[in-house]
Amino acid sequence: MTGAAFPPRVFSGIQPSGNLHLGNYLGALKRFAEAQDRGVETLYCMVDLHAVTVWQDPADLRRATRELAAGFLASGLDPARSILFNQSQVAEHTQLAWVFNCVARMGWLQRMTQFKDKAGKNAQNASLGLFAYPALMAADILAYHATHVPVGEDQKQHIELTRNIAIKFNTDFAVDFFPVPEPVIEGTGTRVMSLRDGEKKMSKSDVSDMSRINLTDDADTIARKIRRAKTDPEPLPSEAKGLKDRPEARNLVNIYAALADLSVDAVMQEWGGRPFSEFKPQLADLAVEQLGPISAEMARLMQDVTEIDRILGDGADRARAIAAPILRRTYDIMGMVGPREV
Ligand code: AQP
Repeated sequence: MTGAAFPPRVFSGIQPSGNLHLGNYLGALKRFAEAQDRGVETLYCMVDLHAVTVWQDPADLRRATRELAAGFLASGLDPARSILFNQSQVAEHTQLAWVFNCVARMGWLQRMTQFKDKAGKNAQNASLGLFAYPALMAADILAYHATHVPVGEDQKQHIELTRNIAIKFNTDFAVDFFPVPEPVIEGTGTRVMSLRDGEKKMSKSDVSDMSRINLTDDADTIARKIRRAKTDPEPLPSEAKGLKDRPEARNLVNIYAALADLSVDAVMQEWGGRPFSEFKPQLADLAVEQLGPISAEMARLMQDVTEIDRILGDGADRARAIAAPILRRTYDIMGMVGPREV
């Protein structure tokens, strides 16, 4: 049960919880477009049902969903080559999630560090949905028999849980029905850290806007955030190992490497021994050069939300055409009585 028999299919998602940032771009969006451009079948989803595991204002959610769709399109996702859709429009996600709620074990979910981080000290007051989040994520992926999931480093544990759910389902019912998907966590942009704290990941929900570069930030804001990014007083080291105990310096170098498509070693060769006062303006230029066209295109697309909704509606129809027979077959394997078309 290795998934080897399944044709390659890529699935990933992003929560429309606002403040789409550089980490989401480098860790996810940019790599989503690369997978599409390699010609693999790709499905990408605005995971609004995940977003509502914590409170979302309805008007904000509506806007953030469309803005995220604009972010996908502006980052190079082509709705003719990738299936782009909104999770809540494809009911099979929640239907399969219920099945996986019954496959996953309480102990597995209790080990999820994201739940612990997001629930904080008051876990008893967290929503049941926040706890069950990884089972829904497994359903997102396995409803399409996806084999590869490009994500940032922070999602590794959830993909591991998806793999365990697929294996347990296959074992419990003595089938080789679900593939065991592979996380695709590659490159220097898979863990972009906060600009204020090199030990904390850049995140949509950080209260400090200075901690992240939003995809909607203008050139001046990007330059100001990079100029004020926390660093140490030392010049840049000439080898990557010199970054080991310097989290803020490491983060800026990683961002530079990811934006410039260079290795960290190549960046060190160019910048070793030089001060941050020289490095930061170059980094800012690079970020503005790459993000400027994306933010301009997002703003343009947001002027026609009817077109965004049309793209998402079309994507949902195409997604459902794949997920519906997989769900029916899942029910059939489990002994649920219903129409058998597959
Ligand atoms: N800092 C990051 N560096 C690299 N990749 C990242 N991703 C998120 N943050 C970073 C990747 O972006 C994709 C979408 O993430 P998500 O919105 O579904 O959830 P998240 O990981 O919880 O993102 P945030 O920004 O941290 O949101 P909040 O603050 O709401 O929790 C995923 O592939 C993720 O790995």
